[in-house]
Amino acid sequence: MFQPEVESMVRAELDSLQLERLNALLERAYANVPTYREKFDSAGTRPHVDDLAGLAGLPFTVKDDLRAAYPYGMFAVPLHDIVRVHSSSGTTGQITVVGYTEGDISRWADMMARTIACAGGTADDVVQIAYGYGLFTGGLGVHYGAERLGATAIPISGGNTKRQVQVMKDFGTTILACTPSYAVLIGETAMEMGIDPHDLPLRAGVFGAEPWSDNMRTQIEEMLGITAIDIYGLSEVLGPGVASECLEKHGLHVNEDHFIIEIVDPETLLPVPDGEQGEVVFTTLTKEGIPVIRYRTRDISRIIPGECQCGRTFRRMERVTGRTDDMLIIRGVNVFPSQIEQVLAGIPGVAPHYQVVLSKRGSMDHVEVHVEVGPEVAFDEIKTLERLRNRVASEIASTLAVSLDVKLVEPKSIQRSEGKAKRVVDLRNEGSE
Ligand code: DLL
Repeated sequence: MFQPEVESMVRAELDSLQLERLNALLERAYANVPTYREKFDSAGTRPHVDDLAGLAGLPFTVKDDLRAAYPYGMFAVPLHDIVRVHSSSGTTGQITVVGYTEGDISRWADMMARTIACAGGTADDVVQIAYGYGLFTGGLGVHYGAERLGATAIPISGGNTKRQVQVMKDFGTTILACTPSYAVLIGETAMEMGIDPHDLPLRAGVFGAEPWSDNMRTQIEEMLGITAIDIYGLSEVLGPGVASECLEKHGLHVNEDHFIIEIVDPETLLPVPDGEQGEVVFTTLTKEGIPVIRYRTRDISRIIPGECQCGRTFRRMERVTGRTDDMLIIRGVNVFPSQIEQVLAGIPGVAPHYQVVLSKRGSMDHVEVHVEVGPEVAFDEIKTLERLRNRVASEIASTLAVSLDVKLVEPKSIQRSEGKAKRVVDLRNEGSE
């Protein structure tokens, strides 16, 4: 552990630390951020709680609050004290801006150092950071964490995949940091270059920023000969470093000295008991630049009850399978793209590259899953292909409880991503088929 005195705190101490920090945060946010003052005043709520359960009575914050305050309206300190800004990608609308004080950057570095240590990283590691650098939080977030840990950071950013492989080999990279879909592309590219990743010193990966499945983890681990752990975060709350799997790979430890996690029913917005699925809500306890109170992430997860074998006492959230806003409702059945991926990654002969294509047939929505066959499958053998297609379709139908049209496509025909993969292609506004 990077900070064992904190990461394995006894619960009662952690509770009182959270309560103290929460009340300080509420006071700060109320005093300095008009959005919060208005929210609390109109709800007739005081910015104070007597115990942690009181949090459930406070108003939520949503992405639209940040949008309405664009760019700096929700900062709780003057711009003079902000040393860095990042922003969200804006794929679901107008971008939002987040700001960090010097203290925020330092705490973020600690949390990211914990994350890399969670993957077994130490000061002896060489960390290749292939998340994008820039307004996206991935690159710089991991970078500061690697340096804080005392490891060697390679700030290569995303893209130029052949160079990634060459650098990995020449610089002796031991930990790779990128999106899971980019890890697959890096592995495939290495093989094409005649470099077997198993011959390299690479031993671990810290992958996140997009949903991925346990089967995909196994594929990546086998392809690269590494241990792959899931790391989670979002810019509105911090960036990477909010939660991370440890080597037990059974849920992601939330950095509870800095955040309170709640799981709420997305319809009623009431908290659900531990173990039940719902929308993840975070409250930041120590953020100075842009504190958030009960931020609705739209991510779906649950708290894993019980203690982890690793000795960390921070509660664990299950890997995020999707967001309420990328859930597809197909003939009444809720489907997340990552569930399709979980099925595909368990079938030999198909590559972990797929896209869910939505189109219109007449007035009806039509869903087709495009799946790439693996390089080992002869694409001209119609019988083999038909058998494979039937297997994919029937496994999807039995796992998801809805049958989908499946189209097998040639190797390399689905566009590769160097960052977050685009899994859903929506052609419904582009005319019918
Ligand atoms: O993606 C921060 C990050 C960078 C996390 C690098 C991990 C590694 P945003 O661009 O604001 O921030 O996107 C946040 O991405 O609400 C989730 O929907 C999704 N996401 C992030 N990590 C995971 C993960 C960064 N491990 C949004 N599994 C979040 C599933 C994830 N989804």
